[in-house]
Amino acid sequence: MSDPRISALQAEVPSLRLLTDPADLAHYGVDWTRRWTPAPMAVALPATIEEVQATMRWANAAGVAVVPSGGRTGLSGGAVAANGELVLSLQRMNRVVGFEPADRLLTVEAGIALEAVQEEARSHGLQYPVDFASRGSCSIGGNIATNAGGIRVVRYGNTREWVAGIRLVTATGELLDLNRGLVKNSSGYDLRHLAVASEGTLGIIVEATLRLTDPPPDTRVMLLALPSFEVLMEVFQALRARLPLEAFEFFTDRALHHVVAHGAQAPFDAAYPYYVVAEFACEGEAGEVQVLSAFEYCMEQGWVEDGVISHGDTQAAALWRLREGITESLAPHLPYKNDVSVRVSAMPGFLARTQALLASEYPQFEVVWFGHIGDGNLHINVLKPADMANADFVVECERVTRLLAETLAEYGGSISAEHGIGLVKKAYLGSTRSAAEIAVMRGIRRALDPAGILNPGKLFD
Ligand code: 2HG
Ligand code: ZN
Repeated sequence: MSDPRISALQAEVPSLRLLTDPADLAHYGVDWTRRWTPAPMAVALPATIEEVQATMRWANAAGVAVVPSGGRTGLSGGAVAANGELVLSLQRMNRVVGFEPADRLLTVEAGIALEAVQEEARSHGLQYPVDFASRGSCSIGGNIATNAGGIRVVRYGNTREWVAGIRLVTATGELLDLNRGLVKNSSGYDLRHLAVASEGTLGIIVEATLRLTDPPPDTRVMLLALPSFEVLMEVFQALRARLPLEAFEFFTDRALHHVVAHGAQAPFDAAYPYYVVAEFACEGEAGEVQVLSAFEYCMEQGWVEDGVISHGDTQAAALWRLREGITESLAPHLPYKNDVSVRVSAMPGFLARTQALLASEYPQFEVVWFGHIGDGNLHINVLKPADMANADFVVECERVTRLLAETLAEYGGSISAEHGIGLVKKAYLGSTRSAAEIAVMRGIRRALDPAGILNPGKLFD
């Protein structure tokens, strides 16, 4: 503990667990981007809200930057600590605080994993419906701080929809109890929603009260092979009109190639340009009939090259693996990630423009497309050639991201659909938010964090 600030913090908050071991600093200083070299001053692991408050009071007075930290599964550098910051990890604050059946509200500490929230909801005969592949490692605080989306948004919406209350510790150590689980509360600015997607710049989310809903219905999963993106959009409209959709996801042949190379089972003998994984409620015989008739309708239109409908959980899980395993299968190729959105109606035009742009600008790179078509959200992963230095690769990708951001601005889209802006996309925030909007955001930031110690450099400078 050579840094005198660390001993000062320990003296101020004697019960606070602090880590300074280089291996710990390296572990807690990065997220899944792995682009920055971690260099935090120390890692604080508070166990109580009081410890978080005391830590923030000290940091505010000492002018020490604080990086709030959850599961660090983020893809935008939002939890990176590369400049001597204090990492404030919510990892030990991972308890269920309470469940109120009459309200269907579950209150949890921010460090709890998404999967543990889902399991807790199930144990009460209910469902917390936000879901995505990193469920086992990401934390609910991080989900809220990025308004995480995932694979069921088309049916249930983003994290924001499920947050009924937030307890937020401000930069000066104040505890704000926002909305307290109320359904109706027309009493002025809803500060709870400011904390959602704030990326740790407005306060430390220490506790959340989450809405739960009816348990999920029995479902079937369908995998379809399709010839073109135009057909994919037709299939989306047709299935949405005919079936109670729970999810509608797509990926390309390159994505399938990587996920199969990574151990998943190839679904068909031949390869096709596009694939859809759709999940829908299917209860009883009437449900079966509805599913088959929707499938036959798509076949009759000549849209479907090949297809399979799951029978049983094992097959459903195998089909989902083809979509959910993509990120992990691409990780060894150090992908540069884009996470963009436009309105669903603008998808075909935007995709055609973007495909042409990337084909002309990136002829030398492999580009893997997948994502949440039902939400107008595309993930475009550009893979680093093995013989190229990462820094050169990033420079080249950033050049094209500028062009992509221009196209997005024309379509009224967003440079970050669900991963957040963080460090990765902050140079492009202006493609999605007007200068006046960003000025308001800065003003809000100053009001809540006058000394600018909360996750500085993330979202905007
Ligand atoms: C997903 O939808 C995640 O699988 C990750 O948002 C996307 O790896 C990505 O680019
Ligand atoms: Zn996604």
